[in-house]
Amino acid sequence: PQSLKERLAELIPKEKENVKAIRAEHGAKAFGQVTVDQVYGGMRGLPALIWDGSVLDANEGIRFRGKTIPECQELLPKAEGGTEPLPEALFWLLVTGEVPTPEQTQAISAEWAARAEIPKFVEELIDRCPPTLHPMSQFSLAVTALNHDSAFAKAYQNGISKSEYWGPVYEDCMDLIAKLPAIAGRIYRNVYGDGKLPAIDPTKDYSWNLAHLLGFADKEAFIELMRLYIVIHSDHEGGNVSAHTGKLVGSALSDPFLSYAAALNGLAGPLHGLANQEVLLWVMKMRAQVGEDPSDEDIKNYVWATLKSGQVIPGYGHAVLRKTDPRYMAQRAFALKHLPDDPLFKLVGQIYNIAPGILLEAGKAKNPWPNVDAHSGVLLTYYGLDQMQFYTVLFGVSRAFGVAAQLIWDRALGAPLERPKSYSSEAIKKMFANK
Ligand code: AMX
Repeated sequence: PQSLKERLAELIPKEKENVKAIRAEHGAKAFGQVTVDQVYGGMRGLPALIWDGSVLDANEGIRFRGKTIPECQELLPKAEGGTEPLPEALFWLLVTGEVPTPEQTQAISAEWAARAEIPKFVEELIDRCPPTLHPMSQFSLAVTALNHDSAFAKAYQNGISKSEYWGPVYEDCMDLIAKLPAIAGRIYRNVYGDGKLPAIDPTKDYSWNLAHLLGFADKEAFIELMRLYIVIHSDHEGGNVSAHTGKLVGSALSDPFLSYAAALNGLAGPLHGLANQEVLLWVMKMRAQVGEDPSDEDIKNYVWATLKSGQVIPGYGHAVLRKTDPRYMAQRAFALKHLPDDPLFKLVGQIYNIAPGILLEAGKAKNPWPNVDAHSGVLLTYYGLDQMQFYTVLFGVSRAFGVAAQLIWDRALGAPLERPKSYSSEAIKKMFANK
C-alpha cells in the first residue's frame, strides 16, 4: 500500500492550489474588528492562525479533520481485539484528512518502532537528571537534544531549496513521535523505578510499546487507555499554548525537535497541560480532608474553600470551550466500561455534579464545565500509574501528533515567519485619543 509520505507528496501540490484559490477569492476579506480588550485579553477569539488538523467548536468540542471523537472511535482502524482507535491512524488522518487502511496504519506502527531508539548521549542526559527535576523538564531537555540528528537542520545547512523543506521536516517529525515513548519510559523508570528499560517490540503498535516501556503492557485495558488517551490529547486546534508555540518556533525554521521542545515547555504550565497533575493533587487533598465517601455538602465546601483562597478549580473551565469537553466524556465512557465501581472515579463523578453549579454561582469563569484534564488522572491511577508529576509527559507524547502534522504542512505550504504587531499601553492611549 501507499506510504504516508507518498500520499503527502500527492496531496501537497493540490493543497498549494487550494490555498492559492482561497487567497485569490477571499484574501482581502475581513474577519471583523479587533478590539483593544482582545489585545490585552490574551488574544481570545482573535483569528490569527491557520491550523488544518483540527478545529474546535465552543459547544461541540474538537473535530479532527472534521470528525468528532466518537466518529474517530468508529472509523479509525483498531488493534486486533481492541475497541479504541490506533493513534497511528489518527496521525494519518491529521496529516492527510483521510482515514487510512489497516495496512497503512500497521505500516506506521512498524515505521515508528523502527525509529524508536534514542541516541546514547540522550539516554545519558536523561540518566544524569536528578529525580527531583520535574519529568516535564527532563522531557523537554531530551527532545531539545534530539536536534543533534535533525535531518532538516542538516539539509538547511546544506542549502536545501524552500520547496523541498517538507521532506526532511517529515522525517524529523516521524523520528520525533517515534522516539517519545523511549524518552518518556526512561524518565519514568529513572524517577520512579530502577532505571532499567525493556526493548521495543517491532511487531507491536505504538501504544503497546509505550505501555511496555512504562511497565504496564500486561494490562490490556491500560494499553487501550493509552490508545484512547493519545488520540484525544493529540490536537486541539492551533491557538492553545503548546500548539501555537510549536508552530511559532517552527516558523523561524527551527527544526521539529526544537519547535516541539518549546511546545512542551508551554504544556508544562499549570493553566495548560500541567492541569492533569493539578487535578489529581487537588482531588487527593480533598479526599485527605473529607474522607473516602464524602457528602455533596463536604464537596461543596471544599470547592468553595478553593475558590475563596484565590485558586482555580483545576480541570474546570476553558479558554474556548463552553460545554463539557467531549474528551472528558470519552474518558468517562471508558471509566464506565472498565472501572465503574472505582471509588476515585465515583468521587470525580460526584465533583462533576457539583463543581459547575458552584463555578456558575461564583460567576467568574466563562465555562464552568470540566475539560480533558479533570478525568485523565483517575484512569491512570486506577491502573497503578499514580505518579501525578508524570501525567503531563503522557500529554506531551500525544500533543506531538497534532503539532507535527501542522509543522509538516507549514513547511510544505511555505508558511512565513510569524511576526504579529505589538503595542505599548502608551501607544494605545495615543492611538485612540479623541476617538
Ligand atoms: N476555577 C476558578 N476560577 C476560574 C476557573 C476555574 N476552573 N476558570 C476560569 N476562572 C476564572 C479565571 O481565573 C478568571 O478570573 P479573573 O477574572 O480573576 O482573572 C475568570 O474566571 C475568567 O476566566 P475565563 O475567561 O473563563 O477563562 P480563561 O480563558 O482566562 O482561562 C483556563 C481558561 C483554562 C486557563 C481557566 O479556565 C483555568 O484556569 N482553569 C483551571 C486550570 C485548567 O484546568 N487548565 C487546563 C485547561 C485545558 C488544557 O489546556 N489542558
